[in-house]
Amino acid sequence: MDTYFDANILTGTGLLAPDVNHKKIRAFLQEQIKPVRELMAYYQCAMMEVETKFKVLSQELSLEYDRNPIETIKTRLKSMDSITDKLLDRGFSLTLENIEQQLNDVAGVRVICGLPSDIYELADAFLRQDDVRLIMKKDYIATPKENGYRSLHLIVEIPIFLHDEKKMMKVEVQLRTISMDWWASLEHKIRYKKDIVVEESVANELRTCAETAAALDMRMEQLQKYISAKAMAE
Ligand code: 0O2
Repeated sequence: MDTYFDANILTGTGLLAPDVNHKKIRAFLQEQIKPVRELMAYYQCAMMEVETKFKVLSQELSLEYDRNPIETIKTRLKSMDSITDKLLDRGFSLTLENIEQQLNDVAGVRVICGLPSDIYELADAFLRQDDVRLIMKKDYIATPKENGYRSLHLIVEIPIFLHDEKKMMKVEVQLRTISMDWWASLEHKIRYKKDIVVEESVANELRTCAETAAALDMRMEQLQKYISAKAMAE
């Protein structure tokens, strides 16, 4: 956090005078970053709310189907460095208003499912909840990105209840299968966001890996359907 404050911020406050003790400087800086800390805490709460909602759904659906549709839930709060980069790249200055209005993914929840159908079932159940407001849906499973990336993205707004107010916060939910997550995690490490141009053959190879993973997902889904139909019949 300290990196966002250079000594110039102290000019004019009198805090640069040699006789000012460290406690005063620290108190001043704490005061400056308090609103940012507060906002990040609100995002953290919203992220926890969404995580809990998926945990509840997982519990309920696993009782119904005798199989847990969720493998893992991961949460992440965007770092201040990433927030700053994203805002500046898009031509916005770093203000609290811009963080809230221009960024959809400060709070992120990633739900890793077993099968592709689990993704849509969970997303529908989540979006049916009356305190969840869908702002944007990006279905990169129905329409994968050019590089092969697949996931269902939901930008939602949910309320968090503070001691004296209700605040609506945005959360990005990414739903993927294990194989989509495996591909995206590796691609993220290998290539995503690296300012390098790779040969077309390399890009094609990455896309082919994504397609192979998607084909395996479909085969596993068919196997699961066949076996559960057989179990029902017996
Ligand atoms: P990071 O490092 O994962 O946080 P929007 O959020 O709607 O204003 P944006 O960010 O272009 O606009 O949305 P998009 O394309 O839906 O991407 C959001 C997030 O999805 C990314 O966040 C990644 O986490 C993931 N993602 C999207 N495309 C790719 C991809 O091609 N490969 C991989 N591995 N992940 C992808 P960030 O902030 O870009 O990155």
